[in-house]
Amino acid sequence: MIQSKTRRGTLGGLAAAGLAIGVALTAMPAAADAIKLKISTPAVEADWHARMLTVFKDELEGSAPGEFDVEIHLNATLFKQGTEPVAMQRGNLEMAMISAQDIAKQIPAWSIFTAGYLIRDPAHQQAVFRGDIGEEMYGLVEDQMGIRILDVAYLGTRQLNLRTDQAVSVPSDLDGVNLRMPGSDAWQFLGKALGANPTPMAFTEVYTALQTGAVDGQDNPLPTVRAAKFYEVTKQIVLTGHLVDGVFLSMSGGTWNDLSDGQKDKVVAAAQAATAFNNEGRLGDEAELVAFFESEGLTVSTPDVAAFRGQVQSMYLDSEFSSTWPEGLLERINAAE
Ligand code: KDO
Repeated sequence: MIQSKTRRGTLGGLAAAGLAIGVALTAMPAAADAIKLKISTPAVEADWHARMLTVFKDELEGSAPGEFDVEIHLNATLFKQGTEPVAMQRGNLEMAMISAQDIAKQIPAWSIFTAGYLIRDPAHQQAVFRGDIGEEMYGLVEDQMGIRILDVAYLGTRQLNLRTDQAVSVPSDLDGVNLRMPGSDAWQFLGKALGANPTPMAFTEVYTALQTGAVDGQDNPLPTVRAAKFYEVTKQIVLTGHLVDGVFLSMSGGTWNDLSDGQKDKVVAAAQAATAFNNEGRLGDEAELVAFFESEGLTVSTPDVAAFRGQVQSMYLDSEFSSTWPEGLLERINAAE
C-alpha cells in the first residue's frame, strides 16, 4: 500500500481468492463464418496465463458451438510485447493480455497500477479490479482506447532474480546492477525505484541475456521464472515482492461491439473461467516454488522489504506519474477490500 503524503488510507483485510478451476469442454469445429478471435501474447506455453487461453478457447467454443474460432499465438510470434493494444486499436488483432504499463502509455492515470508496493496481495487485486474502481478504470480504457477489458488475471508477485550471488538486502545493494525490465517508461521507473540500473528488453530475449551476461538479472513472478526456465541461468531469487502484478484479458472494441448480447455474456463467462484457472494455478505454484528453486541450487533470500517498500513508495509519490493519478484514487485503492 502507498499512502498519500496528505491523507492516510487504511489497510484492507485479506479475503480468500475462492476461485474454481474452469472445466474444459470439447470444442466443436469452427463454422466457416465463425468469428475469428486471434490472441497474441509473449507468454511461454508452460506459464499459467498461456494455459488459461486454452481454457478460454475450450469454454467459449463449447458454450457457443461454431460461433467462434479462437486462435492462440504464444511467444510474441504474432505481435511484439507491448504492441498488442495498438494492434487491437488498428483492427489487426482481436484479443490480448495487456498490462497496466501498456495502458498507462495512452492513459497516464493508469500508471497508478504500475506503482510498486501499491496492491498488497492477490485478494486486494481482486477487490480493486472487480469492484467500482475496476469498473471506472476499465471504462476509461473502453472510452479512450476502444479496448474492452474482460477480466484481470493474477500474473503473480514480482521478485528479483539475479545471475550474480551478491547479497541483496536493501536498495543500495542493487547499485550498478543491470536489471532487465520490460521496455516502457513505467517499467523502467520501477527498476530505478528498486535501486537498480534498468535495461529495457523484450521478454523473449531475457533467457539469452541472462545466459550470456548481457544483463545481471530480471524481475518476474516465481511461476514465470520456472515456466520460462530463467532459473537455469540465474543464481538467486530475492523475495522483494515489489509488484503484485496483473494482466488484463482484453478484446478490441470493434470486435466486442459486433457481438450479440448473448455472445458477450459467453465471452465474459469464458474469460472468467480462464482467469479462475490461472489464479488458482499460480497461487498454488507461488506457495511451492521456493522449495523447487532451492532444489535447483538457487539461493532464495528475503531482503529488508520495508527498506525496498519505503524507497519505492516515496519515489512514486515524488514522481511525475503520481501527478496524473485521479484525486482520491490512491486512498480508495488502499481502502479496497
Ligand atoms: C515481462 O516482460 O517481464 C512480463 O512479465 C511483463 C508482463 O506485463 C507480461 O507482458 C509478461 O511479461 C508476458 O506475458 C510474459 O509472461
